Amino acid sequence: MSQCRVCSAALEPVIDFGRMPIANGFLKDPKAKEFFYNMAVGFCPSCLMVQLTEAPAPEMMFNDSYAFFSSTSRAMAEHFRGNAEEVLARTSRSSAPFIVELGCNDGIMLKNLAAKGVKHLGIEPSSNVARAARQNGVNVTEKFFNAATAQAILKEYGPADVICGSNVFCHIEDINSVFAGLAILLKPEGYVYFEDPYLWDIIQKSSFDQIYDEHVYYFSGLSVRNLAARHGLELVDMAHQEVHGGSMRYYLKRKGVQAPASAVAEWIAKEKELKIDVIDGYRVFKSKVDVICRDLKALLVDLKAKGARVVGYGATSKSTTLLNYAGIGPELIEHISDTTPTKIGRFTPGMHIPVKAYEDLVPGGVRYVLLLAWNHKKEIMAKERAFQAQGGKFITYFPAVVME
Ligand code: DWN
Ligand code: ZN
Repeated sequence: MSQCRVCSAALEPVIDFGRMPIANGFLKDPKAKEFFYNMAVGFCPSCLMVQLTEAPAPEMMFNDSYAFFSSTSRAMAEHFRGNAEEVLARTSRSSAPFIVELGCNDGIMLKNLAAKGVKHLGIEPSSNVARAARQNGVNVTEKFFNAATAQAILKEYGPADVICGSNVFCHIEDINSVFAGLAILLKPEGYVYFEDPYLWDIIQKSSFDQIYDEHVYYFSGLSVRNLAARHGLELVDMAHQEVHGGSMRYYLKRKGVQAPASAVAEWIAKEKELKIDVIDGYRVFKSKVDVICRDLKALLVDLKAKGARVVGYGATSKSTTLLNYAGIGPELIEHISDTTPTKIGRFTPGMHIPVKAYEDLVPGGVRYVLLLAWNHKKEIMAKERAFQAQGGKFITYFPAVVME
């Protein structure tokens, strides 16, 4: 029985996916030896945190060949420009605010502040994406954020008005150390915001592909409120985001600085309605996941039997879970198209489907595209109108398998 990383209580099992490879571990050589771990999720009945029971070492995932560059989506670039504007608006009354971003990736958010001469610091352990951030004019330090890093930043730069992270907090296994660091580095009146895939959306849509090695935690208002309280912080607001298949932005302040906005109680009520505060709320999740995998594989097998050719769109981290758990390989998906140079020419983790450049998306005769980057559906559908106009079909699978 594994223990909760936040409060040490014994975890209750939610779902076990069995052996999984590193989600972003795209292979140059499909015959190369791959690392596998057991991917399972547990629920803490005490602090209500949902989490992986076993997580590979961070260096296995975030290193000089980290495959994901945030700026591959135009919609996301726009989303993060909006985040930067919000930070500027909220700090407009502080003189010379200092903004710290954890996991700044290629600088998709901070470059907007850097361009305006705002004092900032990006903390990014993956050196290849950190390099890209520097090229975007961002001040970056290549580190993992924790209490010790926070002390060092405090000494060198002073306290922060805003500390933020998007799709980062849920990646950090030692989350208590991150929160201890926030408490060290934050100004008395400063605020923290972070956004991550929202547990409520995952359960609601059965979007189990959000579960993979990099996502150690699946946050909710309930679990974040408990976690913050352990470190003298308070959850003061929540704002739902459409990005990444349904995310939640959490706002924290030092305890007692600001009364929580009504959104906190409202979202927590919705979470309780979905029963994500009790193990019973997770009982039907696994059966729904298995139905999706069964239906998707059956559809692909059927298309193959009819001689149809199918390609994938977007070699996402999420698709590593979907493809490996459902058992979908190159015999069903010819290749996956992706715009990321570090993925093109490689093979997907575990299932070894070739990743090809965007130009090869729909070679003659391909009428079916499995939309693995389903979270970017709006942007992709808008771009690919011609494919649909010519009779092409996209296959999506949350909350159920459909062709459109
Ligand atoms: O949390 C995380 C999120 C934010 O990003 C990380 N752990 C890793 C990563 O997850 P992901 O790989 O599932 O993210 P995306 O944004 O769903 O990946 C989209 C993929 O699709 C990228 O490889 C780029 C590609 N793509 C494309 O080829 N054409 C994306 C779009 C929008 C396109 O038009
Ligand atoms: Zn716990």
